[in-house]
Amino acid sequence: MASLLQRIPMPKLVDELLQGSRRALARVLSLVENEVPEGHEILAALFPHTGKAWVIGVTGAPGTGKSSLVNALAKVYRQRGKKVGIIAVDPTSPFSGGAILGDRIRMTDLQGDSGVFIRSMATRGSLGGLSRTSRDAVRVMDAAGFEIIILETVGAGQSEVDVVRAADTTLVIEAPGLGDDVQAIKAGILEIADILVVNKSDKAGADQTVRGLRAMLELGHPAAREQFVAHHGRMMTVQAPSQVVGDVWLPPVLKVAATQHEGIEALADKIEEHRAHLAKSGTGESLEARYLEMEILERLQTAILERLRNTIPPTKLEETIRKIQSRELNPQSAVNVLLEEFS
Ligand SMILES: Nc1nc2c(ncn2[C@@H]2O[C@H](COP(=O)(O)OP(=O)(O)O)[C@@H](O)[C@H]2O)c(=O)[nH]1
Ligand SMILES: [Mg+2]
Repeated sequence: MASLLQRIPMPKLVDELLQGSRRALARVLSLVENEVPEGHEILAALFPHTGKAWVIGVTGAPGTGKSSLVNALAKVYRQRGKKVGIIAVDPTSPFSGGAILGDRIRMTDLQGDSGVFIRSMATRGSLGGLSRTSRDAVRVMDAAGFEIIILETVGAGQSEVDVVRAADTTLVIEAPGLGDDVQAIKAGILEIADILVVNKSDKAGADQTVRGLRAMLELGHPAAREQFVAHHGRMMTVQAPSQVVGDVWLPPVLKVAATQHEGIEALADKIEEHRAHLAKSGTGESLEARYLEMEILERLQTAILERLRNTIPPTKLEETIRKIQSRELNPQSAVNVLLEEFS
């Protein structure tokens, strides 16, 4: 890291990034990813320049075609004159290994285009760290003038949910023939979807997957449940590709074929529709406020824990553990004692 900083002084690095230097962008992303103090300073300098990009989260099981879809979607946005930043996050791997290598191959179409910047990130330490650094990477690209930022993340469960919290519009990708669809889409994942995308529609079984997802949406989505209540307590089916009920956006199900570049224009249009909905209803702003609250609490938690750890001498911790092992003390009382000493 030191060598990176020696080559370009920090204020210059910030200026260069703001002026669109790819070299500066790459360096800042490295600093941010490594969570070095210089990275925090640069982020602070860049923050006033953020908040302009539209962030699209792309998530779903491995092999559903996320990277292929990101490639196709980025091309559409390029045709529409937008600069596109791509961050591929792999919470399942501590290495920039297989999945990310695959991403690169899937995105070769975009190579050599100065309006596109691709960055891969893998788990360095904790998953919490990854959601934090990917959010920061989004901000860096935002400040660098990328108008559309696509955040691809693989995996399932909480890690994925945490990462896509940085997104304004979240796409959940499904594909036919990957086993039981109802199993593949977990309730938590369904709830984070703004748009459900059935990819590989050139393959058999796509319509069945679409029907399965629509059925799940009707039953399970909180927005859909609200809609049932709103209509005389009578069950209504969600048949239109998308419906807005009051301020509630019901996630549409779209069929695409990423490698065939089919349905991608319509997908980009739908993303814009969602963007317009968030702006018009004001939900975008309240959503951002909620995510910022979560982010601040998370950062606070990390900071307080770190401070606390620094005040507890290692011998004290060892002694406490011994006392718990010998049943003189229980874990919660031990925590209370440590907290009392801290404050
Ligand atoms: N037939 C078909 N194959 C696709 C489509 N999209 C992606 N694939 C293939 O599915 C495999 C996994 O794609 P990839 O984009 O790496 O998926 P990811 O793991 O979700 O990022 C690759 O072999 C792709 O060529 C599609 O629309 N139709
Ligand atoms: Mg991928």
